[in-house]
Amino acid sequence: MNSTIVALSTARGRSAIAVVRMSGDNALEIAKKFFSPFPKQPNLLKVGTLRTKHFDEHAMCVYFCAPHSYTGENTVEFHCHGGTAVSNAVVETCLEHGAVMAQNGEFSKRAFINGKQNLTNAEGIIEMIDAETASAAKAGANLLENKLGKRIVELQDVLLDAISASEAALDYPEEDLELPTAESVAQSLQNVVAQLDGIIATSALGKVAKYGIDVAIVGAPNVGKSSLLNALLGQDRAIVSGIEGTTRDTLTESVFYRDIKFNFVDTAGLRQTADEIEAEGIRRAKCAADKADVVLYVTDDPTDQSTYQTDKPVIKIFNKSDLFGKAECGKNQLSISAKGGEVEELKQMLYDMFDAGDIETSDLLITNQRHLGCLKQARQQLQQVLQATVTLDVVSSMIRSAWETLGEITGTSAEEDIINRIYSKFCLGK
Ligand SMILES: Nc1nc2c(ncn2[C@@H]2O[C@H](COP(=O)(O)OP(=O)(O)OP(=O)(O)O)[C@@H](O)[C@H]2O)c(=O)[nH]1
Ligand SMILES: [Mg+2]
Repeated sequence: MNSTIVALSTARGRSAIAVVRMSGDNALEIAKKFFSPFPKQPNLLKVGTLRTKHFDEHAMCVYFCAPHSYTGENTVEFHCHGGTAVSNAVVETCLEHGAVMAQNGEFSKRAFINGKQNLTNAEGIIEMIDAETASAAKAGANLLENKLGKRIVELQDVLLDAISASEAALDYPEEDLELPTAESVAQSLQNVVAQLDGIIATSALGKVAKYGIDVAIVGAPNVGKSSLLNALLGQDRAIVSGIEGTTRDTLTESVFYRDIKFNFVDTAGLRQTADEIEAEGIRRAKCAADKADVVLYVTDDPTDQSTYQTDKPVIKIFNKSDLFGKAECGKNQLSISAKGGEVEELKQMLYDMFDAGDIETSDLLITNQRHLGCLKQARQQLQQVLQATVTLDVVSSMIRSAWETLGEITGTSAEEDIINRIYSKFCLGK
């Protein structure tokens, strides 16, 4: 018999209602000891009295019978009044009658063990809980719906065919079996590699959906970098002054534009300096540009021809157009007045530069580093098979390794520690 776990499943703190969930073989027996009248049927929420040590709580109770519950076990939920004291008392009552406190993610881990979800489903739930934008939540929902899992299983099936073909040729060399040729096996492996490439390529957009776009604002002192940050944020965040070298530390602030998170970093003006603190600021400015996805290189001279040297995409901003007139702009250049708040066009340019509009229409986005790692590794393993001149038995074991790597994504071949790591990221009660 397994233990019966309990936890508060809704957020801690002041709220209208709170849900306490209990799951395990004894969940129903435990609940009957202090909730009455206990619902006569599963899946129906019933009003009743929940007797705690301190007070009687007017609450609602619903139970689900194994395997028809989230965890696949017998589960009872109490919908009680919100707030810390009530939910604590309800959890305490469950513990007093034989339940044990759940670990982070233990409900979901049990769901995985009972075959109710695979690892990507679980990761989808985490991504949905953590999502800050609708696009990030959608990427999580797609994982939860098993869109990636289904693609992986399809690819694994192709690999399994290739494995069985090479193994049959090994085991029954004399038999006149209708076996696929080496060319056709290679062809199907090529096809899997191409499909993996397609999935891997979505990770760039996946990163945009999940983390947003990191934008560093750099340029000489006094050109209006901090003014630009403030205009982009729509708030007076950074100190602006006519004195050169006002900004020293990097300053990061995020703003949402069309459901994409932009993380802007204002930096110290770039120049030669003997001032130790300013020099450190300039070092940090360059660092921020190195880490960013795109650099805004600001100047206040409409005839300025200089460029910022980096392998990142750069948008050149000719600022103070109200003062110096509009500059002639080429590709990835804009002439604006930060002081006048002219930043809409810049936001749209950033948005378009990263194809953020495609997020809405894309069905599958890789947003998870673990998945990306497995996909890349499987791709590499298959590439090795295609380049190798080895015997059939070696080929078959190499394809098997790629098959297992793909299985790590959904959890069919995941190691215990990977599983534990994933579920420990859940909040308590999930
Ligand atoms: N007329 C006009 N003045 C601007 C504009 N943008 C910034 N300024 C002025 O330029 C001066 C410098 O602005 P900041 O935003 O502090 O410049 P910065 O690049 O952050 O300067 P440092 O932090 O010293 O590197 C301030 O007096 C701003 O008011 C603009 O679009 N038009
Ligand atoms: Mg500044």
